[in-house]
Amino acid sequence: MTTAYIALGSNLENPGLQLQRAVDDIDSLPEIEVSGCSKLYISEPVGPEGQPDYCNAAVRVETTLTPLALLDAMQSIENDHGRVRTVRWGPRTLDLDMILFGNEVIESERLTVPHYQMHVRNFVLCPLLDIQPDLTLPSRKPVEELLKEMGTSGLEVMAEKYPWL
Ligand code: ROI
Repeated sequence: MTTAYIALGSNLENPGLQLQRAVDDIDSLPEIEVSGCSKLYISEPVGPEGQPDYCNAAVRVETTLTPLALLDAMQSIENDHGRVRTVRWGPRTLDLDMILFGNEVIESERLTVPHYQMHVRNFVLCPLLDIQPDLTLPSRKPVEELLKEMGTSGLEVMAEKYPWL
């Protein structure tokens, strides 16, 4: 059994509901159990301007899957939510990013873990801290320290406790 963290994001087609449904979808998979869930946040878009604000959250999962099998499972849920990959950093109905997989450091063609930009994105760090205040990334500072350096500008709590809506 491995503990992994998934960041969720959406800015299309009722983003809050997309994320809530995604948590249910993740938890309904037989090899994955959701063991913690963050608050629900609304955040200013990072990337191209003119796209709607995002909803962001994170979950902790316990899983018997390998990293690539977990990635496949997350991509299949993204596809079920109508995710279409068009513009790089453009709007999306659902984004499920594997942030951490145990203490593993993975750099393969399909997967980079820890996620390569998590330490500069407050909409990822802040939800992670809700679940696990003492979380430290492999070979980096504690998440709490990273978030203190970065601040929480552009980030607002939309709902406190899952199920959020
Ligand atoms: N910006 C915000 N605020 N939240 C996201 O989840 C998010 N996801 C992305 C890009 C387009 C980089 N910007 C984002 O993939």
